[in-house]
Amino acid sequence: MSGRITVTYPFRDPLDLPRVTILKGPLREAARRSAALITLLTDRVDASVLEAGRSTLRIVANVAVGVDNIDVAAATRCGIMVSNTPDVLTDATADLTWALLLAVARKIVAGDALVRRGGFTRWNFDLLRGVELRGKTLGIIGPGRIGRAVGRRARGFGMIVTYRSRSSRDSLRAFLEASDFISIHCPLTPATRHLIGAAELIRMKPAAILINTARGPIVDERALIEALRRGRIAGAGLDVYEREPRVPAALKRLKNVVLLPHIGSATVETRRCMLKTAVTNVKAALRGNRPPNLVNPETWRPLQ
Ligand code: 8YV
Repeated sequence: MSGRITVTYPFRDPLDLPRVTILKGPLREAARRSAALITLLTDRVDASVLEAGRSTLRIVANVAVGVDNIDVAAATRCGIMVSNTPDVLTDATADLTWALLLAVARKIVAGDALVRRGGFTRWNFDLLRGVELRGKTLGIIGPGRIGRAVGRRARGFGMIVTYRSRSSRDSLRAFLEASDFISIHCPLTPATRHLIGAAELIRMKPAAILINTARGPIVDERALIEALRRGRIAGAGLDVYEREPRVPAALKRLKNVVLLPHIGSATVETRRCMLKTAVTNVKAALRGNRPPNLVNPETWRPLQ
């Protein structure tokens, strides 16, 4: 295994790799001088970075399952491999989706705030009434690994689960009309950007709750704020935003939303496994083997 490996973040866990450099300065310069880059979703690996690495860089190993921060087409053009970290974060992300769903349905955050500000002065029969899950329909957009893990958990709550891939917008609207809870689990691509906009939100039940732990731009945030403000849907649980880390003030003012700072896969165990997966991909690439989580298989060729 030869060549410099650059990581864009000073990871806490040991990396088990030789010659690791922590990024200082522009990513483009690192790409020019490295055989491998280990990146995060906050690193924009665009065509200019990849062009700069054309003669040195063999792999960009993203420590995430989503690769929307990387111009994969440009990487393929430059013959640079891209890898991700699927599977290891499925359960953590599905669990967090449920934490959000339950928090919105049962007003957990409002209850906690009320107790802390001394508002629990006597028991009240009508206090913080939420909605029941049993018998309700959970519509899952994106029947991939995470979507199906969310669906499996729904069985324990006695919910009816339906799945939708990102097919035609017309059939998506019919699906939305029938769902009490909608949870998004598709990747962000040009086809899924603003998949949920004003026209889709209007089709949802007024009692519907929308959960997004996938990527912010899949939902038109402005339309969502409007729908929540006007009571067109009942609530939302969000872990992701259109322009992270910016969260619109209008969204923060709303009482019927629960907001998290993109922590879907943030468990000690999963973070370790994500890093280990990225390292495995880098090692394979630099040894001339095929990385197990190669996103653009067209680029793979054994080292001469
Ligand atoms: C990560 C994620 O927290 O894997 C993804 O696509 O969004 C999250 O699991 C994040 O990407 C870390 O870089």
